[in-house]
Amino acid sequence: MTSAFIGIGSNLGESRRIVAEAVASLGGLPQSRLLRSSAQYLTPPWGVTEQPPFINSVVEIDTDLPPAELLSALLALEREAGRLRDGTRWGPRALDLDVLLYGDEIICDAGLRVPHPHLAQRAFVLLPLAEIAPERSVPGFGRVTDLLAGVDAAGCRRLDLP
Ligand code: PH2
Ligand code: MG
Ligand code: MG
Repeated sequence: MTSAFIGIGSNLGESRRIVAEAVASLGGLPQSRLLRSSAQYLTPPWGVTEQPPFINSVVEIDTDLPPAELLSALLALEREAGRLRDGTRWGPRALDLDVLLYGDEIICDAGLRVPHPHLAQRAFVLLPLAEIAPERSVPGFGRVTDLLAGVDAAGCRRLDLP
């Protein structure tokens, strides 16, 4: 089994419910089991700032799915949650599921780059990731807590359980 970290984001619809359901769905993926999940965080939009704030979370799963199969399972869950892809980069979405880490692998394929290319710049990823795996090292980037120290997480708020 390989330990993989998945980033979850939503800023359209009932985001808190969508993210909670996504965590459950990730635990139900074939050949996989849920290891840990972070709290939900309310985070300011990064990249394209004229859009609603996001709910973000990170989970760790153990999986026997190869990276490409994991990715297609994630895309299927996004579609089930009502995500429409219109080609807009960084725009609002009902559900976004990103492979952040897949073991210690570095993957550079057309449809999949792991570690996630913007991971080290994003407080909305590093904050929930540091909650569940502070000592984890991100291949090519360094330790999660060190990366978190290098970003501005002031606008992000950890939410209590609903
Ligand atoms: N996802 C993006 C672009 N910007 N900002 C926040 N706060 N959270 C996200 O999940 C997010 C984002 C593209 O995937
Ligand atoms: Mg994303
Ligand atoms: Mg994505």
